[in-house]
Amino acid sequence: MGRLIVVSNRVGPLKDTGRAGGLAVALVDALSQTGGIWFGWSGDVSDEGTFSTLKKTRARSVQMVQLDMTREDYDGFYAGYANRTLWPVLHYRLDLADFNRKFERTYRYVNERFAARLGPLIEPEDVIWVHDYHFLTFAADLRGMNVQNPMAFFLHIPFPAPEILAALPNAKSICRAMLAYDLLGFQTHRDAHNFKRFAVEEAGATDIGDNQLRIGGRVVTARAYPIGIDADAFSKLAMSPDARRHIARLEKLMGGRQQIIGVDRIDYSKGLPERFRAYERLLEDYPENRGRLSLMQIAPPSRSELDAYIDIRRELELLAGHVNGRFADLDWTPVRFLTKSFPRRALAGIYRASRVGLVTPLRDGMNLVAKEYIAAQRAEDPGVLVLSRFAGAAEQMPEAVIVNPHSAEEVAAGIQTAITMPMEERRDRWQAMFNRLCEHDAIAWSRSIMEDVKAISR
Ligand code: ADQ
Repeated sequence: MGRLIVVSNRVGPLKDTGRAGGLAVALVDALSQTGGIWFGWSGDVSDEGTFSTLKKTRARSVQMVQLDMTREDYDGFYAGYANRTLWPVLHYRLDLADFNRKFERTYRYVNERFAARLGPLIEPEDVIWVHDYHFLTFAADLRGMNVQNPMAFFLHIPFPAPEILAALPNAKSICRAMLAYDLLGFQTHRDAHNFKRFAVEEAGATDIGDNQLRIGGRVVTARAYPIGIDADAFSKLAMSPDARRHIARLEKLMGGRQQIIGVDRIDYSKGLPERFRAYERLLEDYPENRGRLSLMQIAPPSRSELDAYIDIRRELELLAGHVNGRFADLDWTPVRFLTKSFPRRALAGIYRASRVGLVTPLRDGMNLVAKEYIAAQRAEDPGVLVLSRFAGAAEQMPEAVIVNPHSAEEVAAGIQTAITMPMEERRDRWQAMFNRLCEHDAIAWSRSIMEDVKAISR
């Protein structure tokens, strides 16, 4: 195999800056195996846009190559089609989707432009690995330029049931464009199954078994590759001096109370208002918990230029205020709502100091917080994960307390189960999940995709 070319909307970091997650670590690992290029948007908006001079940075055998977008590209491609159309539809939220024709046009145009700029950098032996919903049509553009190299794609977010996707205008044509990849990776078996169903029922592909589809004389592989985290490194982070400092601060603050932790970008897919209501229900239905535990929700804002994201932040502030107003006492704050981001070391310590990890998205491709929470626990006295059945992680973590995030009663009962769980049961459940996390970590994930795409290139 020649070099690897990774394509994703945001590029890097190539070096660990304390904020790089498992994904960046896995991609840098994959890139450094063969050397290669990490290609994507610079994060800058300029008048030249995709015609701007390429920005290049090199660290050993890996080069980052980035280009700008114009304001119009950004609005239509990123803030528009990617985040106002595809993100809600792929998370089953047709009610929030904005089907604006101009968004789709700009999305296709930006994909074409990125392909046109990458084209000249591709060498005959290179393998190309493209990430996420920003680049569904990218391979089709490269094929249109007669690029024959093997191309893999990984979707980090859910692929919805065909009954939902059918509402997206031109969904068939988007799906056909996706079939220009040789290998399509999804987070779960359900997502891969949904894709295959749509490709067969709507886009003219034939399911030939063994995770393969036939389309126009070509064979395309579509299967699940659940993403992992850097489990071993993360569990060590949770024991670092920095993490210990955070644990000590929290323990002092809690004064023997138990902490429930939630960590999510502010996003309607994460089920945050539902989570706050479920916590209120816990204090109503199990009054013995009043004064004895508290919820810390860490939620840095994201995509704050989108109305849906501003609305949800306001709603959360109101809900946190409401629960605190209703239940707080002189020496007890039931909910702490922090909208800042933390370095990974600090986060690892915060997870470790928390008796319950509360991960209740309404839909989530995988959810890495669920995995990080488990990796950060003490083997001798581990906390309990309460996990939404609609997070991709639930397929791989059946030992968590699995709940339906739409039901406040069920989530409240799940938290109650978690805080009253006997030590031995906590240890057994934790050990099973931790072993699996170490075996299927981020590097194993990227290597298995690379192996499969290499097999195609032979
Ligand atoms: P996200 O939607 O961003 O990812 P998630 O998988 O939970 O969701 O990853 C979030 C990451 O950000 C975690 O590593 C977490 O530690 C970090 N993070 C969150 N809040 C933070 C804070 N306040 N401070 C510091 N770090 C914070 C998308 C998909 C997911 C999929 C991933 C990876 O939506 O379903 O799991 O990609 O494929």
